Amino acid sequence: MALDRYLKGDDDRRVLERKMKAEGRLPPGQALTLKWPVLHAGAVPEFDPQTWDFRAGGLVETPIDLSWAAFSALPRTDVTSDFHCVTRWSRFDNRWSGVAFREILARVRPKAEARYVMVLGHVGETRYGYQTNVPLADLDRPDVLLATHHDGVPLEPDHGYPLRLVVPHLYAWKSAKWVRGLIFMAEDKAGYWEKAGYHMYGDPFLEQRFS
Ligand SMILES: Nc1nc2c(c(=O)[nH]1)N[C@H]1C(S)=C(S)[C@@H](COP(=O)(O)O)O[C@H]1N2
Ligand SMILES: [Mo]
Repeated sequence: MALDRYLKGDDDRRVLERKMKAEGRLPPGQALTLKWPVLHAGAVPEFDPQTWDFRAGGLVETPIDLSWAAFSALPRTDVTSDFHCVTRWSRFDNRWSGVAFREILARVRPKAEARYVMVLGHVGETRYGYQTNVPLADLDRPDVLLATHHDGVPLEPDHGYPLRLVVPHLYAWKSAKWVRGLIFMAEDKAGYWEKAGYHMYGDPFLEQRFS
């Protein structure tokens, strides 16, 4: 019966939530979700593999502009990680696959002055309409991924197809969907939600929700 399933589902959810809390994996003020909510500004963009590109520039030795074919030829890796949205849901053990952020760093070679990155993604058809700032050190980690797949299948359009950033240790607004570029910067600068009052860093375990 539908109602039984619903109750059983909620029971599973609570059991898992207690487990994650006991293991120190549930940040304060968060609830575990077994579903995967969708959250973004604007419409879901169209993907055209002929015109799509991924650019990285600013304070780097070698700016890049990769076509979809070139991006797809980069070495791939898998990462299992947790995902914490500032609207108070957390989704655990997501199996992402894609290109390690460090593959990009190895190609662009950030200059010594580069300390922050503005990550650029779509708002609707505007390819750099979404921006979010992350310290370079927080992207230079083995679990930071430019993901094409989740739990073994290509990302749904709603979740960022064809490519999204995943920064597991910061609130999920830093994990830009439909990502198209990076600007390496010397100073920190507020992005889309940060300008609206979201925290410049966004550590979920410190509840850095708003500035
Ligand atoms: N391009 C873009 N990426 C974005 C957003 C957005 O509005 N635009 N929202 C962020 C927020 S607030 C969250 S919680 C996550 C949600 O990812 P999901 O919809 O796959 O759960 O995407 C992030 N990435
Ligand atoms: Mo979010």
